[in-house]
Amino acid sequence: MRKLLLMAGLCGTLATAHAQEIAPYGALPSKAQLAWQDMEYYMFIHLGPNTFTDNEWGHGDEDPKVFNPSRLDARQWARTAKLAGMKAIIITAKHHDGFCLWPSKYSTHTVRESAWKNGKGDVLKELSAACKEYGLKFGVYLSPWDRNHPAYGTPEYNQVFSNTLNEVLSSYGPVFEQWFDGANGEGPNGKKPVYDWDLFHHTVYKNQPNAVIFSDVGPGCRWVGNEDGIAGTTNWATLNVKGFTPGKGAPAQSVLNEGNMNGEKWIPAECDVSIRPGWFYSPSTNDKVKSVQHLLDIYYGSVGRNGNMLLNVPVDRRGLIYSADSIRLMEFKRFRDESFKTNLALKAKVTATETRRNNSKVSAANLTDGKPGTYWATPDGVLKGTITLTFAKPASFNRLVLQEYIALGQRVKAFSVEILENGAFKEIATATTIGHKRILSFPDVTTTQVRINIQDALACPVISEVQLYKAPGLLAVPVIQRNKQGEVSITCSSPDPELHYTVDGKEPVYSSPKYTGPVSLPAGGIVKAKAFLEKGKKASATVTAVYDIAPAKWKVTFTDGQAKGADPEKAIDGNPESFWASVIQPEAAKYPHEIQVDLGEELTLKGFTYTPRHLVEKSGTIYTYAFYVSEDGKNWGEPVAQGNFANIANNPVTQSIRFNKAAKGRFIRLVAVAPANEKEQWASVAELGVITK
Ligand code: FUL
Ligand code: CA
Repeated sequence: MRKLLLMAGLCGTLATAHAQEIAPYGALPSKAQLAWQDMEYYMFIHLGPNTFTDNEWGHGDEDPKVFNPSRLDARQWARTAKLAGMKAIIITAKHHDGFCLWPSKYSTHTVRESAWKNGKGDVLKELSAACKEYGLKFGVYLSPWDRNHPAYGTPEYNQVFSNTLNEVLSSYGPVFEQWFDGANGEGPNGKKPVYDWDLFHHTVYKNQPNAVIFSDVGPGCRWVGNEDGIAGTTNWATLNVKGFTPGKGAPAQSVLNEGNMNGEKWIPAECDVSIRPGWFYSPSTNDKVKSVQHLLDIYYGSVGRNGNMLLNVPVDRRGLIYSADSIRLMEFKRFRDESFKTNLALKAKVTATETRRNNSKVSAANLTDGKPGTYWATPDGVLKGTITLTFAKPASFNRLVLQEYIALGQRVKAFSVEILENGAFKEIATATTIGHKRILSFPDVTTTQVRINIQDALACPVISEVQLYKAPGLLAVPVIQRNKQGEVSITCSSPDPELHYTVDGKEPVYSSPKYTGPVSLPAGGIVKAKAFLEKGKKASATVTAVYDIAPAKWKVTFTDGQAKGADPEKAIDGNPESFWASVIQPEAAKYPHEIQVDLGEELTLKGFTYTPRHLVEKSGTIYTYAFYVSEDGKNWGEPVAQGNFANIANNPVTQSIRFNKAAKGRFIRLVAVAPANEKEQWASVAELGVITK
């Protein structure tokens, strides 16, 4: 202890010759990481052969000629990102299919071999120039997993990948972030290598000393543990990394989601998420662009919880950002601007208890000066303190923004918020960590005094900003559901909206049919709905649901088991929240598993859909499948489709699989061949559907 005090004293003396200097605590951010945390929100772009083949994970054997955007314009992407308020763009320079968006010397599967610009194009060159023009930073995703490169799986591959990295990182100017995917699957030769991460990191830093390296475990920033873009309500920027590697060797997803208190290294969370259900463009998701409400939830769950938000906007087959996505980005920007326009804390008088003395840098007034570089702090060893904001006239607000001065480490463990109401203080919120930024949302309150009680911290709290805002309300997007019988219902969580809908694919307007009760749609179709207020003056975003034939006449004829409460009929009840799971005794469970269904009539099937259990919890997700169609439910013949549900482990959304050729029959059978998570040897199905259209 004495030694520590001596050291802290010494550091203080060296820095400003002042006894009350604040000693840094724990793992600290580098300069590059500090700048990175300030970026908060930036764009991800997935583009490649998958864009043209409607795949999430290409196999690497695609004809490179399929990559042929008709009017690729990287300036349009950069302009969109800039107008959306984003600070950078990270692009999939090389995804798992190995296809390089630049003419790499180390591959024969690149834009050079594609039809685009007669093989003379270079997406990285165009994008890096566009980013420069629009004042955006530029980053690259390079997947070590390469399903095309013949050397993959051999010891030579690490050097090939390092050369590839070196080529990219030395050719296109500054790169702020290097994104490494953790996936390590098989190559074209069926083999998996052991990645040489030290070599890869060395290659990055040699070329780009200021780059922040992303992977499951950093070293620059870490995966948040899901592809929903949501960090834990507790989120430490510090992580224990000893003994861990990216991919299968990474810490549990729950640990990545929250970080480790007192973790060894500063490795903050980056929350990656796509604006659509998948990472790559597909015409089938043009009407599934996330709503402003959903994007706001992600913003509060990422930037508002000490993480950065990396929002994927897939470029379409023309090589442009599709209109629905860019319109949504602008709506989201407008709503954020509106929400954080007026910082009401600027009008308040700020006082604090326990303020550190004899340090001219520390002052309660710094909390509301709008400068993240100035702060308030308590004395050494004092782990609590109360900040009070007093208004001359009552103020109304519903958002609180707090920031720690993280250059000295992340410290706060618990805090509460109180307001003065009828002469007494009333608690309106409690929370744990702050870090770079914490945003709390609560219902509107009106008061003359707010108290923020820092209740516990790892070392004396050092807080740089307190802000209060009144965000406008947002008309909730309606929810469309269809039951087993094929009756469609439309609901909305906002009070008293008028709901209007269409079933002809047209955009609903105020004069479209008004929703008064369930609409029968057993044969399927497109339902679009919108909520209105004030006789149509205010409108929500449109929500679209596309249905095939309803499972009204269907019955499950066979499964190889059933978990308690997971009745097989729940796989065909139209409700994605209920599910069938195959297991009775988890110890005895082992793949494969299966479910057979009688459709009640003969149908011509063009494909099937599988919705994994994902809403409350994901568990029993199927990865490898075989699907059969039969006339009599006894003779199944060969599977009409088989393969893997790409990326389903991390992004468990509905999978639509089209058959190579239509199949006639009355019975269907899904065989779960291998699980997404080897520890879960049971299969679950939230919904099974057919494609007849
Ligand atoms: C994952 C990949 O497997 C997905 O395809 C996507 O690129 C996502 C951002 O990372 O690990
Ligand atoms: Ca169900």
